[in-house]
Amino acid sequence: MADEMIFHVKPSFAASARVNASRFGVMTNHAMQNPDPYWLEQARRLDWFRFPELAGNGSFDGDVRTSWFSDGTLNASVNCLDRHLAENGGRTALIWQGEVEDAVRHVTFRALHEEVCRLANVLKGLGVERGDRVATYLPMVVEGVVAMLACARIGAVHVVMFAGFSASGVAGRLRDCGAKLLITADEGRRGGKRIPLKTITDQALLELDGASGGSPLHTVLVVSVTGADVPMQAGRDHDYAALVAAANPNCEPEIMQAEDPLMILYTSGSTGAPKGVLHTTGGYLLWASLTQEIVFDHRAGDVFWCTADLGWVTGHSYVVYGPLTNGGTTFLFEGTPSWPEPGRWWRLIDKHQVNCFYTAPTAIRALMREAPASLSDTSRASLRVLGSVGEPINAEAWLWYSQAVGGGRCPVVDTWWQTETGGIMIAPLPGAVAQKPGSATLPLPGICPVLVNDKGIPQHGESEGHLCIDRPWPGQARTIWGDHARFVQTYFSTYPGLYFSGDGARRDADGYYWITGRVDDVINVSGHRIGSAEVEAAFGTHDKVAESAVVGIPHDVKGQALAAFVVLKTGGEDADAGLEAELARHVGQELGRYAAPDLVILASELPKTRSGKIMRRILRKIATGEHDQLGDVSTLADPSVVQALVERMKR
Ligand code: 6R9
Repeated sequence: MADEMIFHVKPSFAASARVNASRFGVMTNHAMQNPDPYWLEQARRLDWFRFPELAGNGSFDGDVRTSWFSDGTLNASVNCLDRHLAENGGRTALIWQGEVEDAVRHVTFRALHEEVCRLANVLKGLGVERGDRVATYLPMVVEGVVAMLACARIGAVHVVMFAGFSASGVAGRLRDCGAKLLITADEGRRGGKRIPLKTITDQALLELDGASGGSPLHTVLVVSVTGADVPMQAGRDHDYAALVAAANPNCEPEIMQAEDPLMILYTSGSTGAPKGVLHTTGGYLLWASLTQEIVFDHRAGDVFWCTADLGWVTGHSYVVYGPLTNGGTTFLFEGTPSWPEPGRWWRLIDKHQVNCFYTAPTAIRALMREAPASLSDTSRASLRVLGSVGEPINAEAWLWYSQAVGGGRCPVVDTWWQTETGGIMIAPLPGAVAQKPGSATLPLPGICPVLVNDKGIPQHGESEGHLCIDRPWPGQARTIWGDHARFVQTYFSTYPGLYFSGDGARRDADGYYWITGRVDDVINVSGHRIGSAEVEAAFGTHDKVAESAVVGIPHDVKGQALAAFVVLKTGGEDADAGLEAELARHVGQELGRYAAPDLVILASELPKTRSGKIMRRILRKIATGEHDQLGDVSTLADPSVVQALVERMKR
């Protein structure tokens, strides 16, 4: 039984750990009993222009207006860069490894500071002001980090977009956040191929202009990544490198209120278009910094490799803000895990002497399939801590990660959190908490998970339910950009007074949490959150589609895959050969390849309740072939629809 398997903290690890079991107990009690003094003590880890006297304010009731450290002032870029200059300016802040083996850059804190200041001055010169939104659409290059910190320096709000998004995806996000300026690249590299980012950008901007009749976006900076010759629109597009080289290398940081916005990050929910989750400066930065240090047992100078793309929250908190505030060396890899060969990641760990490695179960499972051959000729001896994030990790993958990759020496921290939580919420502190494979274990000090049953009643002791959080914490999202009502509705209306995560979980007799996955219509494919509504909307833009329903089905490597039931306007199931593949491609073009369904099933009708609600539970069973376990179909308007679909699947 996975439940019974337990990996105790090694005394040798605990002896020098940042947080050992007794300290963990003290922190947890202090945070529960005296929250304000506890959080103000934690706030001392940051550099403030004015240290706050106020800790948390507000609750999860009513209008949910929460604030943290609201009388304090600081700047996030100062905390990532300037604070290290006097003593460690020559230390490597960032190692960039290109897809090409010999393409490597070591950037010191001093050099990163200078480049950030130059870009900050460029942005100011182009009319970007405090509070303005600046978007990026970049591959994994140094400029992606520089752009985030340059925004923070001048008080602009960064909106980082994943380079896998389509033109429509980019246009939608730019429209929603009202960005004035966009930073992109000529092309990105991915697994030996090129992604034409500037071309996609041009399409996105055409769409944006067409739709809104003029958007505030007036400037595009283009980073030359591959050196491709790309069309530049006079007056709008500028060469990034030329402007940065000519700019002043000194830029005074803006003095920001703790509650000034730092970033907007789009994420998928169960309904509607992706929402712009807004994080503010002080609380978010504190949470990224504190969690990175205590969960990964981080030391200044450690080489920290979080494999997430900068376009996801994990990239924000654990490629940029966590490691850099803590004086770590963050490692940025341009390439994909198994290109040009499956052992690439393990060789890079040896080459760059990585101390902490943080990735997603989907990657672990994919790499496990290539082992043991891919691990040979690598020692991974520099590793001290291994981390997992993004989806539940199965015990088999956990054990392989711990034993084969970590050689049994490294604690594995399975970290549960979300875009909305800003940073890690439930995870074993490696010097304090014994690990059980597959469990995210215990909440961090100050975090109060609650499991709520169907009727909204909080459960105690061993139990299962919907995972909610009681009590505000500094790193939580403050609102959804431009739609506070949606924020309150999405997270705080299901169980009044509690933040509802959208996940289900079980708590065992030791109080350990086991995340069971989403309980809403969000599907987690390879650790990427995809809303079924978004994919259905994308199908809807195809001229042959009348209606669709998208569900998640189990997948060995990706965790979940998308299965789509599509009803054609002609109503017929026997459409042209290859239409299923064409429909999947269409969704890929609309949203980005990561969201293209694995399975498209043409249907003449969808199973619906009498009130017209699609019964996804039944579709999930049909897609996975569990035809004999469809459960109660009596509430369906027309139960024969189900039989027709089952027949269809058998063909
Ligand atoms: C950080 C991140 C959040 C969703 C979350 C949950 C799933 C994340 C997990 C996990 C089980 C873990 N999730 N970590 N499930 N165990 N350790 O991934 O943010 O992209 O917003 O996704 O990911 O379902 O609700 P985000």
